[in-house]
Amino acid sequence: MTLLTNHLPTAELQAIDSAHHMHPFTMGQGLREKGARVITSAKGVWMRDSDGAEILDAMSGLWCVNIGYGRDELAEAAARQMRELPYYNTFFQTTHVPALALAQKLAALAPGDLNHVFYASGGSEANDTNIRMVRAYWAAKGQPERDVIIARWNGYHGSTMGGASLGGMKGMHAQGGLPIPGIAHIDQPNWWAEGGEMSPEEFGLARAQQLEAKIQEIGPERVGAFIAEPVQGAGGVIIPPYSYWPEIRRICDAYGILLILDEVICGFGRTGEWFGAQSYDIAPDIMTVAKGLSSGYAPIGASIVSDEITGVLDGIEFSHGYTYSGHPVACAVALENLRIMEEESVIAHVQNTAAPALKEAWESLGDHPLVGETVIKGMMASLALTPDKSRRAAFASPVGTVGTRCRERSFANNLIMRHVGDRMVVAPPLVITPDEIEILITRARKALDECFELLRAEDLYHSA
Ligand code: PXG
Repeated sequence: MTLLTNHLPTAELQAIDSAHHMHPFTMGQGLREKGARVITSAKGVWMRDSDGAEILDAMSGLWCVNIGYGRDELAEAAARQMRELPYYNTFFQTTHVPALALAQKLAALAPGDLNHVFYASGGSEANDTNIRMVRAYWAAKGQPERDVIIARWNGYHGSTMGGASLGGMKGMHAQGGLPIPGIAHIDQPNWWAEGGEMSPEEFGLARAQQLEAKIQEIGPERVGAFIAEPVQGAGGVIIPPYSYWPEIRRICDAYGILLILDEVICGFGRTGEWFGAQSYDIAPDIMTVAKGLSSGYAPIGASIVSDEITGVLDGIEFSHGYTYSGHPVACAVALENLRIMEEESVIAHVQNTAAPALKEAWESLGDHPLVGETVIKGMMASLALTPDKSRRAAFASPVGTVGTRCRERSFANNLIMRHVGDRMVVAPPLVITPDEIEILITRARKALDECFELLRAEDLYHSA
């Protein structure tokens, strides 16, 4: 058996990591000095590190471990599938049972006429599929000039060339010459930071109408699709005002533009329904899914596609696919994950127990002197750190200075709560209990208190 090195002292593990492992979105030098935290095992919402600390993971890994850690059934499903058929591809007019069974299941769960599944290994790959699929669709319909896809600033759609181009993270665009041609961006519906004097509803409408303005600027005959997350996740859990989505759907209909909903975070119960599409009553033409599809136990993503698009693509060969499109082990794990979600009524637990408890607890943080708005949709929540709630003020320090301190205090209190700029974010496993939510909030409040003290000690408690 391969030797795993869990038994080594933490410092040795960190030294090996530092010597050989390149981390995503990380400044190597800073990490090298500090040493990475080594996670060794996990169960439910709890993780353990190599020093034995018990950490409450309020981020579900990276927004993905929806059913919680340590479910043997998923390990069994993977082992069973590996023994029976560890790999085969779905090219060359071939299929296998895990791929077709999961496609059938996803078609049944997905709203409307989204009845067809194109597999990938994660969300970025699935979004790359979407770019090529949308362009192939319009070309097959005799409108190849409809190659522009509109997306949003501060949206996140992955880290591949296509995914990062769709995303609206300027820091990512700055590395590697992005975005690729044919991608345009409009502003996000972030009322707290950008809403000015408008009411949230007026602002939501105004931000949706930017889509119409952008279509007219580019030329309606050039625009193929609009892509967005129902609720922006990596952008800081930005929950759109209720006026936003109906107006977006109206505009897409008016111009005959495809709507791609990126459900990589929102899908599989995160917003309180199976999909964000259902939480906001939006009918998409394509949905991107990943993460919660397998609760992160195996890498898998997919594009779930409408009858109309599939019907058109049936007339051409869509020259696209990955070695691991429909990987049998990942499909088997996803199927088992969905079985557990259904049989254990995980979404009902969210609706009736976890989301109401988290909402009450999260909103109670609103009385803290550092906290501006607290927002929550289902099991994804954020709060704005501010030096002055009444003005929705930003800090004078560079964005993220305060958020980083708050995250550090959170980690020091064995709570995984993230920061995005100066917003704090949680998205715990959907199976979290009310008692665990209480621990989460006690630790979050302690982190806020300690952060507040730090800001005063460092003279950072000032508005811009
Ligand atoms: N779409 C959305 C909405 C996502 O959140 C992706 C696509 C890409 O999926 P893959 O599986 O290729 O990573 C994501 C991923 C963060 C963070 O810091 C968020 C993601 C990934 C890594 C970090 O919040 N989301």
